[in-house]
Amino acid sequence: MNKAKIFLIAEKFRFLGEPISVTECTTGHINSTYFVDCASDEGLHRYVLQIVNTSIFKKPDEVMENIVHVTKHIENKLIAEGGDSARGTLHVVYTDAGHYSYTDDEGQYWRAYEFVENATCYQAVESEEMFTKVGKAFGNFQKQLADFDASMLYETIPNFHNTEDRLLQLVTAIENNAAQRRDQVRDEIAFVLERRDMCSYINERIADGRIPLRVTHNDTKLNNIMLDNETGEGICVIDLDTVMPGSVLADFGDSIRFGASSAAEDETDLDKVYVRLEMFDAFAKGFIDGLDHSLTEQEILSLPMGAYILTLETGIRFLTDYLNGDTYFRTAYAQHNLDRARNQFKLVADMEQKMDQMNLIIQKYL
Ligand code: GN1
Ligand code: MG
Repeated sequence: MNKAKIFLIAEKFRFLGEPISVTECTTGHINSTYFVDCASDEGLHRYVLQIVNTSIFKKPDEVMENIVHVTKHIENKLIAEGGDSARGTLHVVYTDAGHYSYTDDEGQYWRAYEFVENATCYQAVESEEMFTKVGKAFGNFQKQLADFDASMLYETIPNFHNTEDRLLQLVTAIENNAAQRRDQVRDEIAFVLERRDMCSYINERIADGRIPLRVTHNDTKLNNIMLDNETGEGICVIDLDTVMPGSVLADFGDSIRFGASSAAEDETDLDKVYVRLEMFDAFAKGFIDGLDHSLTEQEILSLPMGAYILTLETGIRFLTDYLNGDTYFRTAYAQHNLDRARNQFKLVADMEQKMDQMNLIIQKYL
């Protein structure tokens, strides 16, 4: 982290006061995130400053247009309902020049948000009660966007949750063998290929209308939500880069594969990695409630498969990146993506054993 540089960039934005300290947030896999504290006579003002990864988000202005529109829509909703419009959505901070981003002389694309005060972002679910609240907030986020005009949204990463396309990318990576790692991952490749027919599950249902397209978040990891420090409620959904039309199965599934897992996403002792059914239930309860019971019967019944497919898909993405030589996800060591892939595949295998139980749990919410 280059503190002097970050202070210089902070000066470009309409931050109140003068920057006095900066800390780096190291948990995201894609963008670079910094918390900048500024001081003025009125007190402390906190901001989030980010470098958008433009090798992944190739049209960052389109990402920002989406975010400006979506956050405005939610803010208006909160104002109309008498909700907490200051903390209930992200607020983009503009540059002195009145723009939503600043591109520096090295071509890095910076943006800023107000820091959500009195709230915490967690890396692991600590109780069923907490995960119900997370589910409720992610469900509510989709509800807030139910009347948002989806034609206003750019597709920031094409085919983002197109599992069949993710499989094709894996097949290409296997053929290219760019990092010369193919021989190490024969078992993992076989694991995926045995399940290749499953990859069309969501696409087929969207194509024939069984599952409707909605405006979805598409990256509903536990650490993409801020929980209020006093009440524990999910106060603000963050990381809006991939808000796009999608299926409810992806949002549900992505939360489950991360939060209902008994271990971290990169835990290497696979005996410790399994789906916690009580957490699956806790999240489902909150999520369906947050959506105000607006899901169709087909959607509800498909939620367990959504969890399964998203876990398989994420494993495929980690394995693909490992074969490509770690060009997408940030890694901390050479085998990191492989460890993540193995971890996801262990969850997939566990979900296969527990599918009947997950289905039983979901039937309660019909
Ligand atoms: C990335 O940026 P972050 O850490 O919130 C990724 C998600 C993956 C996740 C896996 C834009 O999310 O799709 O599920 O890592 N985001 C993007 O942990 O690819
Ligand atoms: Mg994130």
